[in-house]
Formats: sequence, C-alpha cells, structure tokens
Amino acid sequence: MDNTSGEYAPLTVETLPGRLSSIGGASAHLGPDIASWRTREVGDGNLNLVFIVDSPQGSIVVKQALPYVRLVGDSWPLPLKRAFFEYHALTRQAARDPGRVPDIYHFDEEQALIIMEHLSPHVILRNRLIKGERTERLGENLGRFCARTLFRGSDLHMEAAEKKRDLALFAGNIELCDITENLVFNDPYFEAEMNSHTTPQLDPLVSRLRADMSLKVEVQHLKRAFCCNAETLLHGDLHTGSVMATDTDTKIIDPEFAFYGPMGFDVGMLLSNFLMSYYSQQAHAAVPGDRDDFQEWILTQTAAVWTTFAAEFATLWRTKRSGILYSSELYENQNDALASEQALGQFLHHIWSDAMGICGIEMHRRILGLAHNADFEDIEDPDLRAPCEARALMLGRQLVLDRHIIVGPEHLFDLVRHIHQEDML
Ligand code: SR1
Ligand code: MG
Repeated sequence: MDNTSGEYAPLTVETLPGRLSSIGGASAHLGPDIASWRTREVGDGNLNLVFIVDSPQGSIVVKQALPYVRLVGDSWPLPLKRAFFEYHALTRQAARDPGRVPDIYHFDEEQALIIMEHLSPHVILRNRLIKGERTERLGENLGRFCARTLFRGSDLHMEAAEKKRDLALFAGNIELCDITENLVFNDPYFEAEMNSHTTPQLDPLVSRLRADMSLKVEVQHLKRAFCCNAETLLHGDLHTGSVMATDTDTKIIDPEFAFYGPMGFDVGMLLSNFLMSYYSQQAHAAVPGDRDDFQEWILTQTAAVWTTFAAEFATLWRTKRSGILYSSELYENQNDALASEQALGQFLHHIWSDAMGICGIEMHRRILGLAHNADFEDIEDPDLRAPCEARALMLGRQLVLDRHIIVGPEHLFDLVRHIHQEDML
C-alpha cells in the first residue's frame, strides 16, 4: 500500500521512515532495510521541515511544507501548495540548466513532500562565506544559471502559448508573492510590526531612511515591476541561503517563491547577498586584516555573476531567440544584425538597472525587516554589527536611487569600496 496518500500530516523523525518505506524513489536510494535508516531533521530555513535520511546504501533529502511560517509559528498560516510550485520550478530549472539543481526522486502533492538528492558534502553558501571559504567558479556558475533559466523561461525563447500556460500556473503562488510584496518592498520602509533592527545604534539612520520620500517612491516603482512585469520564471528567493556549495561545486535549491517576474529580481537579490557578505567580513575576521583577500575574492565572484550572466545571455540571444520577442525576422533576416545587438545591449542594461534597485532593497529588508541574514546576525557584538549594517543600508539607498546611472560592476564596486571606508553612523 502507498501510505503517502491520505490526509496531510507533518512528518517527524519517528513517522518519516514508515511513510518512505512504500515510496520506490526513497527505497531505491536507501535500500529495503528500514531498520538501517537514520533520520534527522536539519531544516534551518524560515518555512519548511527538511530531513536527511541515510542508510549504508545512500542518502536522500525529504522536504515537507508546513501549513504555517516556521519562523513565526502557526499564527501565520501558509498554504502547502508552495511545494507544488517548488517541484515545478525545479523541473524547469533542471531542463534549462542541467546539473545545477538537485535531482528529484519523488513528489507527493497531498503531503507537500519532495524527496530529492542529498547534496553532499555541500553546505549552505552563506555559511561558507561567513567562514571565509572559497568555491571555484562560484560567480560563473550562478551567472550562467541565471542567464539560462531567465532567458529560457521568457518570451525570448518559449513558445507563446506554453509561456502563457506556465505563467497562469505560477500565478497561483499568491501567498509566497505576498510575502515578498510585503516583507521586501514595504515593511523595511515603515515601522511594521514584525520588523527589527540593531538598536539603538541604527536608530537615527533608520529614521532617516524611513523619512526619505525619494527612496520610498523609487522602491514602489521597483515593486510595480515585480508585480506587473511577468517577464520570466524567476527562482524568486535567490540569496546565498538558496545556494549549496563545496570547494568546487555550486547548486541552487529552494525555488518555492517561483513566479513570473522581472529578470533583474533574481540577479539583484544574488548580487545583494554577495555584497552583504562583503560588508560583514571584517567582523568575522579572527585577527584584523585576515579577511582582506577574501573580501576581494567576493567582489571578483560578484563581478563574475554579472559578466557571465551577460555573456551567456548574449549567446542565447544570438542563437536561441525563438520566442515572440525581438524576432530575428525583423533584424538578422533583414541583414540588420546591428539592430539586434542594439536591442540586446539595451535589454541587458534594463536588467542591470532593475538588479541594482533590487540589490539595494534586499539589503534594507535583511537589516530592517523580519527575515535577517546570518552574515550580520552572527556578529554578536552590536557595536561591531551596526557599522557593517549601516554601510549596507547606505549603499542600498544609493543603488535604489542611482540604479539608472550605475554603468556596471566596476562602477558598483567603486561605490562599495568607498562606503566601506566610511563611518555611516
Ligand atoms: C516569512 S518568510 C521570510 C523570508 O524567508 C524566505 O527565505 C524568503 O526570503 C522570505 O522573504
Ligand atoms: Mg528558502
């Protein structure tokens, strides 16, 4: 009997083996001897249960959605169907950039359960960055993933009817979009109930930001793009906690926030999390200066995200532009490849500008909103943490306001380095 059917029930380390025993996808990796399976719960994210089950034969990851936000508790209900969107996003990402997301072994919609490859010895990238550990070709692999998934999920590549059907499917991910719409684009900019920040050190700066009308207007322009520009299938939550890495490999996980939105959203969130890591590094140094080289390495990886993204996107534009947008009928077929290159350049510039704006907003919400990140939170001394956070807050403001005039990574890094030298408190 397949005992995965039936009413949803959250799993525990005790109930999980029984539930898995009848699932072929699980026992194929663990073997038939249930007594030899060991189960532990390892979820440290904001939303779900995550188990690792191993046996002498192998191991798997079991991820199950809870009917509420784990970070907050059952006072904040959240639909189980996010597992459905995660599963469908993973299948599309696997097809669009093979080998970059975990393999799926089994999906049970009713139980909101995904059984997938146990990525090992991978660990969450954010934790590696906090420790000062490097990963070969990190920025390159992430930039290529973004280019391939964002291009191939858009009207530049997909057949129009298929894209519209897919857009309709992911439009159902309402509650996860609602989290982003509120926690990312609104809450940081007023005294929302669930907010917190390093107090009293940041208080004056936070008051200034919340009184900055131009900032609040520009943030809402970016929110408009997020809500209205259904350009491509986004990962939707592409921060360094959604990446797992080793010294040599990079994988992307957790696309439960997937929906159709503007390309700059994924790229901007990723760049932001690299730059927040940059600003946190000195506070993680065992002795002053011992993270200097690592900080520069972070910037080289940040640059590689964008340069690889732009190069791969350009290649796809020139060779796989089979969708309804910027048709080659109008350009290359009219011996006007120059016009196609002009459109490409402008398209990339638009993505970059959006990405700069999102990069800034992501910094604000991770320091002022509900969901903070360990890069800063692990700095125990608030007098050490606050100056790092203040730099990110001020950079974030400048990125939102100047996003149209920042020309590229080197210009961005000039700003990053300049602010790094300043006391913003
Ligand atoms: C209530 S969920 C808070 C955050 O956690 C997720 O990882 C997303 O980033 C979301 O904004
Ligand atoms: Mg997540």
